Amino acid sequence: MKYSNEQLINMYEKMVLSRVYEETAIELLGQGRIQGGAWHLAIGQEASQVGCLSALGPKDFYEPTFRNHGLLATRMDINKFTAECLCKETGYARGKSAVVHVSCIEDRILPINGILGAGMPIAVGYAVALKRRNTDSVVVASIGDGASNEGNFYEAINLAGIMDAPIVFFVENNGIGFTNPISNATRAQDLSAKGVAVGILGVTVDGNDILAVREAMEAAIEKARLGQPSIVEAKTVRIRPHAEGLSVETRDPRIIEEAKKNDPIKRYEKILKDLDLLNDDKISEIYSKMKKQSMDAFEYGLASPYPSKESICDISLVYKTLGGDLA
Ligand SMILES: Cc1ncc(C[n+]2csc(CCOP(=O)(O)OP(=O)(O)O)c2C)c(N)n1
Ligand SMILES: [Mg+2]
Repeated sequence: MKYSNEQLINMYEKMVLSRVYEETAIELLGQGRIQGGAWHLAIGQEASQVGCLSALGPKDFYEPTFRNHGLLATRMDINKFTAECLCKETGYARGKSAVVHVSCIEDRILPINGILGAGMPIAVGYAVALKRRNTDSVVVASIGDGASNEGNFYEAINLAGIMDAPIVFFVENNGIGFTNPISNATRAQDLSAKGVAVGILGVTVDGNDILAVREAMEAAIEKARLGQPSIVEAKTVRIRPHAEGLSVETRDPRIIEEAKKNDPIKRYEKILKDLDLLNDDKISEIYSKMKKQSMDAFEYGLASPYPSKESICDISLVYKTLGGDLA
């Protein structure tokens, strides 16, 4: 095994935290304690997301999508992150970024862009800036299958190619954009093949296999450090509708049933059990720990005050979190 026991368990804990955090959000939405609308959950996509983020080195930057709540809760300060999602004064940008725009340059999390695809050329800009400053940091820019059909994505991969930008485009293909199945959006079978058109490399992996995703991302990041941008596509399925409280499920129920059978957490659990790194007691212990962390974070956010009038007008912190200085 390429990874240490600690790394293997750490990935498992992050997958569980991501899942439990998002399940806690569903629970609180159901109780009316938090608001719906912008909670785009990634339940079912944890192998893809944790596999991707865990491949980054300590100096690398990640540009998330709006479907990264659980993932960001594993990476950022979970209390501050949750407070920001709930638009509270104690959040990363004092409640102004809210759930769709949260970012923090100190945590090396670049801003999420609510306009699909629009973050891609900006991510290339960050990558080129890092290169010009002679750092060996890489940007990993995450995007969905639907958004990868936006013109911005094609311009960004082309620009990255000609500028030898240290960037990896992580295309998370869950087979649907809002309620539009991928078959209505593109004839491409493998989205990584889009790189061929602009002369950059691309690889497609099983997005429900965390180790496959991590290995593919590590290889791509290594190449990006040498100025070779590429695309990694992870194929997965989301188990929840597009966004909680915003859209109803339009897919054939069999797709969801199949996805549940191919649950990435269960798949990884089996690998760890076979390696004697996990047993049922340890699993329950990890789930309880993550539930407590998640619940405490939401309680912290809920108990925090909304921004004052003065604070709402002070946008300095918002720009600070955007990363005016990447050093
Ligand atoms: C330019 C633009 N068009 C439409 C939307 C509305 N919208 C938000 S998410 C989404 C679906 C995105 O699908 P995909 O990129 O596959 O990501 P996923 O939701 O599957 O994670 C749409 C259409 C938007 N935010 N920006
Ligand atoms: Mg999608």
